[in-house]
Amino acid sequence: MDSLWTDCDAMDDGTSDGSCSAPKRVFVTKNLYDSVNGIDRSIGDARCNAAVLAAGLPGTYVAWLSLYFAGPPEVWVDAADRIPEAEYRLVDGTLVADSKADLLDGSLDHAIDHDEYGAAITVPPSATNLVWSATNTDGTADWQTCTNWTGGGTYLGASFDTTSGAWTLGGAILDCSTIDTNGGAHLYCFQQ
Ligand SMILES: [Ca+2]
Repeated sequence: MDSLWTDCDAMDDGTSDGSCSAPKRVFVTKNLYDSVNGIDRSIGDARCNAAVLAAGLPGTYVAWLSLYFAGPPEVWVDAADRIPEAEYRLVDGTLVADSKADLLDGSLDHAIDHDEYGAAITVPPSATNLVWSATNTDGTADWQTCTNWTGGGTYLGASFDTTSGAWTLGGAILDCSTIDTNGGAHLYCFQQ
């Protein structure tokens, strides 16, 4: 399976001509975190990279988090713009999406339900299937971002245990402080 992650661009025809690129890893964190992921989402990114370091995974990761900040000035950041064009796979190699477009078409090839160790998360012991996201199925930002990821406010729930668009936005309006009090939610982490 190791060869799966190597640079197929050089392997397929001996030259790095952009004809092929290695897949990127995506996982849902084993741990739960509160809604304070940072207005620039740097706290969320740091949480992903701490998980990656602990698990011994290669690469740098970003948290799947969008932002709407009422301002002024008003700021929108789409999670889709934070990840590269790539084929995405779970840590164990299971295909999630052939491309960014496939990731964002409302249906995953496989749920992002394995953590940074490659283990399936079950509920319990994770206690919740909720994931911080604030991102629409097409990868754009929703306006409810737990008060700009500073805590409190609301967001539309996302669940890791589905291949439907609810993996990133589920529809139910949830109170972020209540989730924090109950132990928090997971993060999706995407390799850069
Ligand atoms: Ca798809």
